[in-house]
Amino acid sequence: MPDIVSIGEPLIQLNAVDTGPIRYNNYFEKHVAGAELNFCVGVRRSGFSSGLIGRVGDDEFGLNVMQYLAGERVDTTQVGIVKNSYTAVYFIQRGYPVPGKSILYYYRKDSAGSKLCPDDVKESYLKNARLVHLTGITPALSDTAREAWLKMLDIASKIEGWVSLDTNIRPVLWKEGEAREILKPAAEKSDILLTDPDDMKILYGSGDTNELAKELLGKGVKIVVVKLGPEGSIAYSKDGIYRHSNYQVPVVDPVGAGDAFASLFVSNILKGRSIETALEAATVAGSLVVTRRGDNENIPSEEDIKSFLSSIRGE
Ligand code: KDG
Repeated sequence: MPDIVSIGEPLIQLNAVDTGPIRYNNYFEKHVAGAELNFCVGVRRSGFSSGLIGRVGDDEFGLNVMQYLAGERVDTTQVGIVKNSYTAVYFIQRGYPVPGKSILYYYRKDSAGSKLCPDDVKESYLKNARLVHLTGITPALSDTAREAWLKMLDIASKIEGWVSLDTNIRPVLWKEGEAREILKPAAEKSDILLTDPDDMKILYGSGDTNELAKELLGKGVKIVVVKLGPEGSIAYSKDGIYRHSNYQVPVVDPVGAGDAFASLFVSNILKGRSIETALEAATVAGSLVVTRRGDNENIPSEEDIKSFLSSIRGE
């Protein structure tokens, strides 16, 4: 069984080759993506075995996802292929109207991925996991996907391994107030919580990271990491507060940076490294991912992180 398991919807990303309003773009580059899939690829690059629980359609894109995951050596035994259903896609508009930012347009309603259900989550697959990773995207996909996600959280909370949660709130996928109702209790059950000030506002009505982190640590969360976008990141544990600023890199598409960051942060912590080291590796991963289209191709290996850091330090 894999060291690290996640649950979520694999998607095909169609990323505009040029910047600007999508209606003027004629060329799109295809990538295999999805926040939890990106995470599974990231922790693999870091040396852990990983597995994804999810569903794809019995279409060309579904085959594309399965082949890609196999190529990345992410376990696909728990990825179901749904007959007469389709694999979700989304388009990315880059650099417009805000340069350096991207906008996502989903085509995923009633997709195969949203048909996830509790039977897809098997205790036997999770019981020896060293870490179960959840995001706030999967419970927003459908009622049955939410039940599956809650079952996964319940099993993960009982096993020895850790639980990480990346709040990852996609407001277009949620009904008013529901994200808060589902994700707030889940955050308190996690060992590592990854979030950002926008999500904190939705969940807690406030973006005061210091206060909220203190409250969450008091409730048993071991590490709270807040991704601050261009301002870097900050992590809180009972031993202290740690900050890391971003590296200056050319931004082609910021989508996927958070997943790369999460995967390297978590894998470094699982390796017993310090929070400072984990933040550094995570920041390198996030920085490299934004320099190209596609979410996970540029997630670095340990060797690549060392090369990046040596070059930054002028060694
Ligand atoms: O974090 C990157 C993801 O947002 C992207 O791959 C698409 O999973 C996705 C989603 O649901 O937004």
